[in-house]
This record gives sequence, C-alpha cells and structure tokens, in this order.
Amino acid sequence: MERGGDVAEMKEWCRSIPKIELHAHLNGCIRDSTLLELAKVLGEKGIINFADVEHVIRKCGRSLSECFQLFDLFHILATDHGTISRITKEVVEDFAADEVVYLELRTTPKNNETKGMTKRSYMKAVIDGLRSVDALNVSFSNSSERTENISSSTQNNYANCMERKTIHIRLLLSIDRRETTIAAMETVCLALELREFGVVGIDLSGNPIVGEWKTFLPALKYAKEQGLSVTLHCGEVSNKKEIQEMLDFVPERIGHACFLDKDDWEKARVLQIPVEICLTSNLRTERLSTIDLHHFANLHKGNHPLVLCTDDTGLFSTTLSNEYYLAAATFGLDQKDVLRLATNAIEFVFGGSEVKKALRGIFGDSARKLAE
Ligand code: 6MZ
Repeated sequence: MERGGDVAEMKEWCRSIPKIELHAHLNGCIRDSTLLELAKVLGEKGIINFADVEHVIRKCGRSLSECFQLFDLFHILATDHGTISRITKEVVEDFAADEVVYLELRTTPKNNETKGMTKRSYMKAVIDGLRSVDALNVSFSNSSERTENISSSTQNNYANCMERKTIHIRLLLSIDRRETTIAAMETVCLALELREFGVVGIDLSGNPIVGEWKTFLPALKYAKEQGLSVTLHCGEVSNKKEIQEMLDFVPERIGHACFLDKDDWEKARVLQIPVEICLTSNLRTERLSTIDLHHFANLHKGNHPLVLCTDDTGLFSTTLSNEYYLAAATFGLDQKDVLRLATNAIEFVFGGSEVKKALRGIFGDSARKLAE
C-alpha cells in the first residue's frame, strides 16, 4: 500500500470516504470523557469509588472477560433515561464526524426498577436521543426516508437542515446471553412494536461463555417469522456445537466468527452469510495473536460477503475509519479496494430498499471522485 509519509494521507482518506457501520453497541461506544464525567458524579454521591473507576476506564488492554466486567460498570454509570438519551446523541455525532452515513446501532433494552426504567422506556430514551441530535439530520424512520429531526423545525431551521449532512440510522435490539427465554421474547415483541421508529432487527450478544443457544432460539425464530432481521455473535469463543446450530439457523449476518473451522466456513460460504468483522476488538480481546492472522484475509481473498465494523468505539478506542485504515495497512489494500469494501456494505444493511438506494447514490459519488 502506501509508503512512509503517505500514512497520514491514507488515514485521512479513510476518514473522508462515506462508511457504513453495522456492528456497534451503544454502551460500548460511550466517550471516555462522558464516562469519566458520569463516574465523577456517582463518586461525589458516594455510589462508587471514583479513583477505582477512573483507573478501569483509562486502562488500555483488556481481556474478553474484563470487557464484560467493564460493561457492568458502564451500565451502572448510564442507568437513567436522560443519560441514555445523552450518550445516544453523542454516539451518533461521533459516527457522523467519522463520515459514517448509515449506522445500525444496537443496544440491549434494560429493566431497572430503582430508576423506574422498563425495556420500553429505555428504548424511548434511545429514540429521544436520536431526536435530540441538532448538529446534523438524522433519518431513522423505516416507513419513509423523511428526516426525523426536520419535522419539528421552523422555516428558518429548514434551510439549515438542507445544508447539514444526513446520517441514516437503524436500531437493532440486543438480547443479552444472560437473559431468559421470556426476557428474550419481550425484547423481540418490543422490537416489533418499535418498527416505525427505525428498529429493523435483533442481535444476540453478551458474554459468549454465558447462556445456551436453546434459551434464545424460540425468540430468535419468532423474530425471523415476524420479518425482523437477525444477526448473531457467532464463534467469539470456540464452541463447535453452538456455531453449527447458529449457522443452521441461517442468520442474516454473523458477528466476529473468530473460531469457525473449515466445515463451518464452508457452510457460511454456501449460505453466503455476511460477516461483521471487528479487527481491533478481536485483537484487543486476544481472539488472535497478531492482526495479520485475522480471518479477514481469507474471507476477502475468497470474496466472502463481509463488512468492517468497530464493535465498541469507546471500549477499544477506535473509529470506523481506523478499522478501514488498519485493514488497508495490514492486508495491502489500495484506495480502490477500500472503497469497494465500504460500498459492498450497502448490500448487507437491514434497512430496506429505499435506504439502500440513497446509499448507492452517496457511494456512487465517491467512486466518481476517486476515478477523476
Ligand atoms: C459480545 C458484546 C461485545 O447493549 O448495553 N457487547 N457482546 N461480544 C462483544 N465483543 C467485545 N461488545 C459489547 O452495549 C453493551 C453490551 O453489548 C454487548 C454486551 O452485552 C454489553 O453489555 P448495550 O448498549
């Protein structure tokens, strides 16, 4: 790829191109500055010990199990509705600043009795957060491509809206592997109820060594029958039986896929299941020893459908443009390869034909610019 001084130029180019993010967990994408601010407030109230928490937030290398301990901490810091709305707004702004034009944001609806929070009110807070973004246009409706946060604007604001950039957002509701069948079913029912607010699918995530596939299967089957798209964290740890069962379910996408063997890959190839690749996340959680050994290389060579994603921008201190740069630098991709990779992602979005059409227009412009 590029030599010496061109590194900065390639990084900036990766930042400047439009990108599609399909695997990002809301609470994994909280800004460090926001986490520290929230921790300080809880520290002052005596709910947590700020010094301990600060140390954990600032720590860089984390094992997979340490990540899940940290998520529990994030969930303590971000429990009230106002904070959920705030972090949603900030996460959207951060992705937009990185030239992400379509974001499928996933989050686990949570009950928290002490805060008067139900799964439904949690999701309302997320949607309120999307609506509160005022620095750019946010389009998250399934039924139409109108820009959601334009509708309440005055005539003057309307002119501003036309000049601002637009980000298309869709939501996936996550089932946490700690949940019961009933809790998983509640999440699916909530997703169905919230379809008109941009909810397009279901994700299965959480600590991969917790829970059993059979617990989630009834809810996932129901989601599929009702026309929701399903993506699964699959093969984040070695678990041959579960990987096979997941592939037999034929999800519309899988995330990570670090521990698939030859037969599993053959099945994924025949079924053409797109893979959400999270390079930095896999490296930082020690799913592999060095990045050049990542299965991205074989999948890319074999033209397997794949999309580069961040997983948790906050937790892993990364951005989507950083993931594109990392792939380019590690696997020798040039600008044409990178733009093709970014453009291919259009085919794997859960958002439907209207938004795909809009994205084809955006990426077509970038391809023309590159050709000039
Ligand atoms: C599996 C992950 C994950 O839903 O509270 N999550 N699950 N593997 C990963 N790779 C490291 N990263 C994040 O966002 C945080 C939750 O997303 C899931 C975990 O369940 C985590 O608690 P939300 O917004």
